[in-house]
Amino acid sequence: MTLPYFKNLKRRHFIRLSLGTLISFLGDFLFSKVPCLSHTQQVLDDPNRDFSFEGSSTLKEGATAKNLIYGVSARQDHLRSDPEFAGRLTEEASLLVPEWALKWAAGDTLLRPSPSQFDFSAPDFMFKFATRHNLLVRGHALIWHDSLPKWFDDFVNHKNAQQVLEHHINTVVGRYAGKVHSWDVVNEAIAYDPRKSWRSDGLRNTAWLKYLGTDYIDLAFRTAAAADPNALLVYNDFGLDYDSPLHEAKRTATLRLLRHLKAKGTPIHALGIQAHLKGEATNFNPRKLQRFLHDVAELDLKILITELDVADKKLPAEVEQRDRIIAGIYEDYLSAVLSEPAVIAVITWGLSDRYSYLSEFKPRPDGKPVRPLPLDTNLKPKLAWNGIMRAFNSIP
Ligand code: 9MR
Repeated sequence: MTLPYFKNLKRRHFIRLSLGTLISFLGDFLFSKVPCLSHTQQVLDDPNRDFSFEGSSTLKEGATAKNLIYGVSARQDHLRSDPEFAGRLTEEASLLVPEWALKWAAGDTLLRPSPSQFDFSAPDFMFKFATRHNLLVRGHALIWHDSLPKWFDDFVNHKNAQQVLEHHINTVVGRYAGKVHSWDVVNEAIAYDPRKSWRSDGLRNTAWLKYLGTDYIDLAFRTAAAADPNALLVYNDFGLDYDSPLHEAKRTATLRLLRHLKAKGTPIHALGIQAHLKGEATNFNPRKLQRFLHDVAELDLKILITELDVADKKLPAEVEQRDRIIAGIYEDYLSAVLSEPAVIAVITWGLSDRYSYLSEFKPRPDGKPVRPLPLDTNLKPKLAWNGIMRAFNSIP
């Protein structure tokens, strides 16, 4: 354990923590439905931790001062209906990731209504918004096993898979060529748990793999490179952050895939690390993560933190304590990551707690609103915002 709080714990603290844990779990069991990991809270929460900082007044400025890009993801419906939110986004960020608009299908948005059709109304709106406000755009995501339209499974087969992949990438990447900072060309191609994969390379069992074999990844990158020679082409995945056998296996499989692609001459330029962090996790090891980042950088690849947020589902209800823990995680994680010079961008998965996918995907059992992002629901900076800013400022 390398978290600073943990290092300083003495034996008697452990005894107190274990007793505290027992009492807390008994309490939870008897009186409440809320899982309350009190030992974790004590490890992660330092009521005296200093989150002050000096300098920039927006995350965009703080990042730019260190030659970094700070960006956020957002849904087109939120930008359309909430000008106050849209305004804050343009103040804080210099890059926008459409959270839905460039997926084949997400929410009620269908980029691919049928095998022969494209509906560009949502992404066109996002690109117009970005141009008007001088924002870079990241394209997310071209080839993914998720967020596919209903017709996909019935329509795609061995015979047409290559044509479907090329047609999609040529049409979408071609339409926005020259306007995209980076594309997530392939998303989440490695199994959730590569140790349990039926393949030695740990690749996820997707329709693309089934019909096209391992080379679908190379094909996707080559097609994207031809359609937009200026975009940075990214492989994006999750589960790379912690000191656990699961994440270690994911890092190993990822490095293996990246090495394989580089050896083949695939036009891949960067790794995207999603970094959906967990508020209650105590197994973050900066040195292990930095080692991994270094190994990636040695392949002549850039690194982007692409979907950063901190889930608070298992954190205490009390807002001040919850915010402190979350802010500490933002600062510790980013300080570790940003010591690697190959990291060029930090993107949070949303900007304000007003709109986080976690409200739906990981709601709190006590029903209280989640607080995983830099701004609160009133669009005011929280301690998490300070934590990010402090990490930016700590870059030499
Ligand atoms: O935040 C996104 C949510 O609104 C969508 O319903 C979901 C399915 O398209 O995708 C969420 O974003 C995911 C991202 O595209 C890829 N990495 C994991 C993200 C959270 O699930």
